[in-house]
Amino acid sequence: MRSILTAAVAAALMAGAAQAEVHEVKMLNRGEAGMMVFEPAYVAAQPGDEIVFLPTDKGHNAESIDGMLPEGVEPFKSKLGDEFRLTVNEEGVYGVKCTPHYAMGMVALIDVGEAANVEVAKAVDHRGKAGKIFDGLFEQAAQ
Ligand SMILES: [Cu+2]
Repeated sequence: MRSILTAAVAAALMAGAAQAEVHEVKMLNRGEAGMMVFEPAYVAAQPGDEIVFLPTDKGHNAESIDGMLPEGVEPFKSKLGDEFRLTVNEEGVYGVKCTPHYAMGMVALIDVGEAANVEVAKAVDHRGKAGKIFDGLFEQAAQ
């Protein structure tokens, strides 16, 4: 009995691991959407997936935005120019900014599973161009 259970648990774990995806987000001085962008800026993910922020161009980072994280998720802030890996275990939207280019609209939205915190996250005020960029990203999240 015990070995059957162990095998079932192992199979379930392996199935879970196989389903977890890695999503790459480039940090760019110039992308398809303009200057100073995350590309893609909108990522649809599932719990357990990993988001990898790539320092394709230097001088960027990924920092969580106050009020734009699912409950229980610790705020994060990566070092400028470093690769940053974020495992998204909690369902909800994760708002991300590049610290030096936030007002230029360098923001991203990670949309994980059923996003219960969308309305709270939408209500956050932003600097400069970031608010307009987020309007577009939330439109993608609603589709
Ligand atoms: Cu930047």
